[in-house]
Amino acid sequence: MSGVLTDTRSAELYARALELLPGGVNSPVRAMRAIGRDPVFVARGQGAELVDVDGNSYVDYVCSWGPLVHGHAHPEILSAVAEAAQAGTTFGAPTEGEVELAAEVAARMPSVEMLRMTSSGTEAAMSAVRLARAATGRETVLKFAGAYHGHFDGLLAEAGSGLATQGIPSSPGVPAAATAATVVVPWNDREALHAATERHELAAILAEPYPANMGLVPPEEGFLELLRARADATGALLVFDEVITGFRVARGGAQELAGILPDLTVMGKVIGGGLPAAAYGGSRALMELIAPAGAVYQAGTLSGNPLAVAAGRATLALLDADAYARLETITERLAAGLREAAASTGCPVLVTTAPGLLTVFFAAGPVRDYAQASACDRAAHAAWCRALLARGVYPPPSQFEAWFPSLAHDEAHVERTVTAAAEAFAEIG
Ligand code: KE4
Repeated sequence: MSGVLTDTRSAELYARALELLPGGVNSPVRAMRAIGRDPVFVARGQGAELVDVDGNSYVDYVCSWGPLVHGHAHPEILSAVAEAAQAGTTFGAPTEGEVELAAEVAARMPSVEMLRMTSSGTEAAMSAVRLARAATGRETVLKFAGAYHGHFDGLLAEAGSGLATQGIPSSPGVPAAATAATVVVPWNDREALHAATERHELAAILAEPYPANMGLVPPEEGFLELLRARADATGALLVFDEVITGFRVARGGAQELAGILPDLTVMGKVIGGGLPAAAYGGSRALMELIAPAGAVYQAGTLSGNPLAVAAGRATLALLDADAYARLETITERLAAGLREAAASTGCPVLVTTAPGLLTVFFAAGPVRDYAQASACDRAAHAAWCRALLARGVYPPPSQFEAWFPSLAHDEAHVERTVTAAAEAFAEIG
């Protein structure tokens, strides 16, 4: 049972969708399988709220998995897109908007002098890895267990047996050869990182600086500094995947917040303001290795398309210092309310936060890596999410995702959410 009213229309659409789309969806997490229920079909979004096809309304904490830092259908973003569309939707030729967006990104992200746009975070991460391999003449890439960088074959890898050995494919269809040059180590594991960077000649150390695809598991004190130090010590490039954190946790992303400069940065989500756009960037010396300036090939029909660029520019233009202060405040208010709601019912949860991000782990102890995130009580998390949906709150339907509060979420939304959360904790208790 989803929503407060009925779910008849969602059910009808889902039945049809299952005939036409794998799992009835165009991206797996939307199917809500991790929380044991059928998906909600959305009719429209406005600000912090979604309305489904049966008329049920929800306070939304998915917000399209991160792009909508200003919430749904922000008037200034909509009008920027509408205005751009009047001039045409795509040209396959350079436009002024792409130059202006690139200038804005370079002005914000401390390590980015030059960037290339793509249409998805997967493409951007894949291209950053190719560039790192070309720049270093090395092949092996280190990633962290539980981190997600899109569905590029080489990064769909999980840890092989033992520590710091070659990755093994985490999906059928990914050839062993594709992950043979991928090393997977546990997040926040200093010893494993050191051993892997000693044992392998790495092209890149690739990390989400604040991992949010195992749930939000912040780096422990000094860990990001260690990534930078090990990259410098071994000649590997440090690549920060800021598809989620970029322009969300701070004006200059996690690299600004942590004061650690990577060699390459992968960006997405907020940069497109809700339309398909992503990018990778770094120093001019590195980026001019990319075709046609250099020999490293990468391309894309709709890369930097005018509509996504218009949405991205309008989104960034609204992200001033006051916006980041408000986003941090609303995130912390929500986290405090959720902690209190859980404590009031004796439900053991850990709530992790970063500005504009949070995760409610159903765990009694610390969650410092993917193994501990995986050990959470996922059945309880699923039951809690179902109870939230029944009370008009739309949480990310997986223990391994983050909540994405936006600048459209206000005190009333937080209160509504905390009340529903307390009732949901009591219901599953
Ligand atoms: P896309 O190819 O989905 O645009 O971006 C891939 C990606 C890369 N890097 C990070 C850190 C990411 O989080 C993502 C995609 N994020 C997921 C949610 N955690 C997108 C939601 C989905 O797959 O439907």
